[in-house]
Amino acid sequence: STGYPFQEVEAKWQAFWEENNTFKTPERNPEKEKKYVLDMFPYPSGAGLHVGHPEGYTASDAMSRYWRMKGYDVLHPMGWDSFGLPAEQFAINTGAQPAETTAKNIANFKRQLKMLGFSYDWDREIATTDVDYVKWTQWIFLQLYKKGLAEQSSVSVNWCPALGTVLANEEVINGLSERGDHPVKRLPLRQWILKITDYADRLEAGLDGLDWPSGTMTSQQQWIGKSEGCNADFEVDGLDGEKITVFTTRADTLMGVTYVTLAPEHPLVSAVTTDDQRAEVDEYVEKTSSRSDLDRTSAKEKTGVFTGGYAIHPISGEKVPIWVGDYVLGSYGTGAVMAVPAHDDRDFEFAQKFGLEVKTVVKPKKEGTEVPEDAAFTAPGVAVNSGEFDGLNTNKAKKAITYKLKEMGKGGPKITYKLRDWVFSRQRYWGEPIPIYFPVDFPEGVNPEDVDPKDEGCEHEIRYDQPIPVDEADLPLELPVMEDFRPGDDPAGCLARAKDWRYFQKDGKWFARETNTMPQWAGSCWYYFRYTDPKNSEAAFSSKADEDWMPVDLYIGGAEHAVLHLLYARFWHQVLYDAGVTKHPEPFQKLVHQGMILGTDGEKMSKSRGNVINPDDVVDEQGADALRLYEMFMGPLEAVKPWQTSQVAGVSRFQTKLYNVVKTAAANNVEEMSEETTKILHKTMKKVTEDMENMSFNTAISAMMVLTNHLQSLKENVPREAAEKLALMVSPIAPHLGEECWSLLGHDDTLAYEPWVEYDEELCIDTTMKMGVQVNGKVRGEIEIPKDADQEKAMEAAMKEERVAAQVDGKDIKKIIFVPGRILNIVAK
Ligand code: ANZ
Repeated sequence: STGYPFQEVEAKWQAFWEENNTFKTPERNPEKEKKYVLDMFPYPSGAGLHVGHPEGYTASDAMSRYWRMKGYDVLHPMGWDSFGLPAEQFAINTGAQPAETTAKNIANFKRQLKMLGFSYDWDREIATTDVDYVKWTQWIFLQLYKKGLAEQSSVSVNWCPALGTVLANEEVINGLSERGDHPVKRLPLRQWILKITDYADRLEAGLDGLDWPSGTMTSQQQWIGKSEGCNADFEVDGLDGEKITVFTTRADTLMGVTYVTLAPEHPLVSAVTTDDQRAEVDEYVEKTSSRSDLDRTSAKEKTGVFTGGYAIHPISGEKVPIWVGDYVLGSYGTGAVMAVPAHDDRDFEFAQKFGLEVKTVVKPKKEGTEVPEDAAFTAPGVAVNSGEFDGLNTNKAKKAITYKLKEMGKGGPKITYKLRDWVFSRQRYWGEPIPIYFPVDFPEGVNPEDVDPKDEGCEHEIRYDQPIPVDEADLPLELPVMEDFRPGDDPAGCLARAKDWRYFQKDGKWFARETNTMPQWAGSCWYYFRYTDPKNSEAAFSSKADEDWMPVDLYIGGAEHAVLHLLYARFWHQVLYDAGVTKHPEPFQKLVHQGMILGTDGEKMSKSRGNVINPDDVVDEQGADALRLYEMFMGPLEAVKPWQTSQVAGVSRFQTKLYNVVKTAAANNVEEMSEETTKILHKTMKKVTEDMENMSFNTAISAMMVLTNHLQSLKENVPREAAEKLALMVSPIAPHLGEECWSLLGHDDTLAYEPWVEYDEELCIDTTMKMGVQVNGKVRGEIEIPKDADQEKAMEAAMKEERVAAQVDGKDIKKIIFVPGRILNIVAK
């Protein structure tokens, strides 16, 4: 046997595919079905590809190649998520312009992806930073704006001084930025927000019918946080017409309310506070204003203060004290709760601390069990001390009390969501400019013709309350080139320093552009659409392209995007659906997350641990197919698994063996195939086909290894047909090897569009079976016999088994128990 010249072979086939445009996306053939196979596109970071990238990319490539061979029209594109903090930080660190470093990083990523032989249609390559692309991202923003889904708001935001930007709630973990672990403060700032909450219900409902990992579905559901309950109105004693509305999921406990708690930012706090209590309340509100929601909800000790005011219970008419406490969040529900310390843990703690009344209104269903004294009883039960509702079980009481409130005009059923609106502006340079501008006002008597707001000291006011959308015909609005684009402490963002860009005159009037940019998520919200029609200059994509290719049939990427990217993208998609731009209600039909590849030490790969495997090195030493085969062989695609360099050598040997087996077949041209080989071949074709359908690549490779070993055992008599099928089967995962083998067997075109192998079910049926053999009740061996073998045949085979024969040797066989198809037991004394 000879070595496999992977370097030559891989270079040759990559050149062939490129020259022949092998993977150009076909014009859709209405007679055929289509598959749109999408990878989560990478951030072209300065570090280049790591071995985690090729895992998902090989899986999607294998499926694309498999589906082409199965006769589908396939769209399999690639591009770059090239805006955003990492790209900008890299430019800052290297003292270059982001546009330059981004271009360089893209070139390097592209070289690496090409070196791995992925069957992308590179004519459809896009980068989110391309002006052609930015134009349409801005266009979509304008559609959101025109529908009232993008608006300005002074919101308490997560301001990260170290990064010089505002972060989305999703980007803050335990009070630190998701990227870089920098401290994050809460501040009120003018921001652009996207009203994703308007779509909460749709985003929840749309999950139904998607073929997604259940964990990801659950994460999205929890993030949306649909909560079904009831609103109840408490009038404020002494304040005519003012009422505190609370949201509760336990309307059944209404008769157990002993106080009401407002969030410190609730608009009625000041009005309900008495003069006696004002100083204390003001101090408390001030002190809690800088705490994040997470701090507030996870605090060990409850804090709060009495306002001096009272609320009137909507049913009993009793007066209950109004407190302020920061365990109540201003941004959830109505920012106020009816406190039921007997049945809610947080209310119980709060009541214990401040000596407030506890009133039991739910008892356990089981006779004789009492509610605990030292804790809240939170389980369902039966209503007590609740007047007309006594005796109702929790569910019935919820309904009855909710209905009663509704009847009284003091509340009723209510659905609340945890989802918050999406803070969409960033103060950084490397993002899409938001296509909005504002009029500029000057002091009374100043003629705008005579002044220039760019001048130092020129007094003027930007009228943020009068936003004007950029004319669609004027898109794209490009970023200005800036020498110094580092973030600063001006919350208007670093673009505020690009004065020539920011201020402009039209019809004798001055205007100022919005200086916030879009977050990195913007570009990844719709890139899958653009791939369907990447060069369109009239529209983001045509309706024909949408009809031809959408939705994405298979989307592969990391589980870290379970909530953020996948929720934002679904939101934009649903907005575009409502606008009639797409006919498909959801973008990603099937979603698969590849499992993380860990270092050999079982730890996450990282520079600081020094356990990073560089795909360039692996390809240099073993070849692209070896890397592809290995990453698919490591284990199930979704599993987390450690890198094992020795196993790369193992698949590399398989590769060489397969190559030599095919070479032998090509040289000897053996037509004949034994019954045994025929059966093994058909069983392998069946197994590999089923495994490809299930994306179970590791077991497909195992099956091909078994077949290859069998063919190798035939020495010079490798049947040509078996070699051909093997070349076809291996090609989705190891395409260079597949092509080379195909060509060795005398074909002079690519196998990329050869029909996938077909097997004969009849030939896959096992006619023999394995059976355990016991001697005196202990298993001593295993025999392989025809399924319909009788006792005599089974005994004959058993006596050929050394260990069985040894146990019986010199003894008398007293009894043979033979259960056909199950077991052979020999009793010997
Ligand atoms: C009275 C009550 C009695 C409650 C009881 C629970 C148990 P989810 O499921 O998360 O929606 N709540 C409402 N708004 C709040 C806010 N802004 N900040 C903090 N807590 C708030 O939870 C809804 C429950 O959380 C509501 O039901 C309310 O407390 C509280 F035995 O009302 B409950």
